[in-house]
Amino acid sequence: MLNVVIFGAPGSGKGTQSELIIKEYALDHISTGDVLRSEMKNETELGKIAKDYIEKGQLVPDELIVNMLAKVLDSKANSKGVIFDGFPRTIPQAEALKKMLNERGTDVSIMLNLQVDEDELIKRLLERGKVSGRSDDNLETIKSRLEVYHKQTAPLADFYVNEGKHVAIKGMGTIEEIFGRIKEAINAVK
Ligand code: B4P
Repeated sequence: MLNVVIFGAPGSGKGTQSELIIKEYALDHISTGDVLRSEMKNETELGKIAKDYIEKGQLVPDELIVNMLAKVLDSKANSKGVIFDGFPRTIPQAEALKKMLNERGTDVSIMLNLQVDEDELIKRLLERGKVSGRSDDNLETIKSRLEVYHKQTAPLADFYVNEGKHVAIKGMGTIEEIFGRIKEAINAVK
C-alpha cells in the first residue's frame, strides 16, 4: 500500500496537492478537515464540539480525531493506499496512526512536508476566505492557527525524520511546479 502523509502549515497547499495526488496514484483521500466540516454541516455531536475549536483556530482534541479517523480508515479497507491530509497534527495522533496502520499490516510510506513562507500562507488563506465561507479563514483565526501549528504540529516533522519517512517539499511556486516536486518524491518510494 502507498500511504502518504501530506503535512504543512495552514494554507501550505495540503488539500490542493492532495486532489492531484489522488488522481495520479488512484489513492483514497482522508482529510480530517473535510470530515470535520461535514460533521459541522450535519450538526452531529462531534460537529458541534469541533465547531468551537475550529472557530478559535485550535486543534480538535486528539481522542475525538483518532476515533473519527479509525472509523474512516475501516471504510477504506480495500484501498490501494491512502493520502492522509491534515492528519496527524500532533505526536499522539502520529503514534495512533502508526499503530492503526501496523495493525492493518501496513505503515506510512512517505511524509511530504510542504514549506511555505508565512506571508504567503496568510495571503492564500485570506484570498480563500473571500469565497470559501469557512469560519476559520479570517485574519484573527489564521493567526491562532499559525501559532498552534508552530507549537503543536511543526514538532511532528522530527517524528517522521526519525522514522526515515520525512521529505521536505518547496511549497512556493505554481500548483503544477509543486506537484512536479511531489511526484518525484513519491516515485522514489513507490
Ligand atoms: P484543514 O482543513 O486541514 O485546513 P488547512 O490546513 O487550512 O488547509 P489546507 O492546507 O488543506 O489548505 P490549502 O493550503 O490546500 O483544517 C481546518 C481545521 O480543522 C484546523 O485548523 C483544525 O481546527 C481542524 N482539524 C483538522 N484536522 C485536524 C486534526 N488532525 N487534529 C485536530 N484538529 C484538526 O489551501 C489554501 C488556499 O491556498 C486555497 O485557496 C488554495 O487554492 C490556495 N493555494 C494552494 N496552493 C497554492 C499555490 N501554489 N499558489 C497559490 N495559491 C495556492
